[in-house]
Amino acid sequence: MPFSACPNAGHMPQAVYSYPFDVRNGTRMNVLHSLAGAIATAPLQLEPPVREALSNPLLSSSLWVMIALMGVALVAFVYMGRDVEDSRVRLMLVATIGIPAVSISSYFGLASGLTIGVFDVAGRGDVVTLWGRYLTWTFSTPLILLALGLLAGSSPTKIGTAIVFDVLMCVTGLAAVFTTRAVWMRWFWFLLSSAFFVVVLYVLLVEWPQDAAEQSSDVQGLFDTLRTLTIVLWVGYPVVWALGSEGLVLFGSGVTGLAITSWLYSLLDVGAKFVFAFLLVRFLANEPESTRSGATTGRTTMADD
Ligand code: RET
Repeated sequence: MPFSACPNAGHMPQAVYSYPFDVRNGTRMNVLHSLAGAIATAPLQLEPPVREALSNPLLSSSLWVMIALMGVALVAFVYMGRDVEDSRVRLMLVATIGIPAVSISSYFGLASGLTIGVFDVAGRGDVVTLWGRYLTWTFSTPLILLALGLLAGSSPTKIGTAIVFDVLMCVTGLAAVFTTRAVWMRWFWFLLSSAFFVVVLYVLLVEWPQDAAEQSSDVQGLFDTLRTLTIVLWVGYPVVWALGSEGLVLFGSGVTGLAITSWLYSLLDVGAKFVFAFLLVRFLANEPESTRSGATTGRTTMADD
């Protein structure tokens, strides 16, 4: 039944809270009433602080500019990689093209207000949080690591380790911004997330360079560039978290502080996603011999771990 046609529509929320399991009118009717009541009480409109944040030009431009950039990147990367045939090169390409694809969804979730919330943090008051960023990193960062690990010719175990700890890092980072009970608890999540990040950094700094050293010189050169880019920029994310609107609030507690934090993340994203993916797709588009399935130079198997 459409919600407007429901005779008791105006009283739905009350019905849900007072007698949700009432069997007087039959179970099926009550399930429908409960469902409609739940929908009626769901926040279908953006909360005023979220609306205020999104109407700030500095903040909204930090999102829409990225939607445009990632849209262009997605089309360009698909075009650049259209002729690639080798399955291994294709896997790297698909992982890389997935980066702007996830990013568009991430930024549109934020720009539409779907993944922005207001959290009443004890000791701090209302905090507007662009939590969708932290959620979607769970999908985009494993793609970056998969592409980089494959380029290094690393083993499934090492790539899997990096990705597992990376996902743990992202999920605990999300937990940090969802935590409202005490500020110190947010920082505890931050530390936990940072500990997982150290494992990812270890793989990037120690394990993969050893694997990449056995690859051809062109692969080694690109790997070094991408690895340095990744390490330097990825370290920037926790720094922005710590200084920005989720942490020490150094840029101010108003919408401008939120917008500065958002722009800093967006600028890091330009390097960590756009530049990273562009360099990799440009290299892979020519299907260099050293990256194809048959080329085994130094490429380890499970048994070599
Ligand atoms: C958080 C806060 C908690 C501590 C740490 C963090 C690290 C985040 C990183 C994010 C990288 C994101 C990228 C996204 C691309 O789509 C969650 C900020 C360590 C490293 C590269």
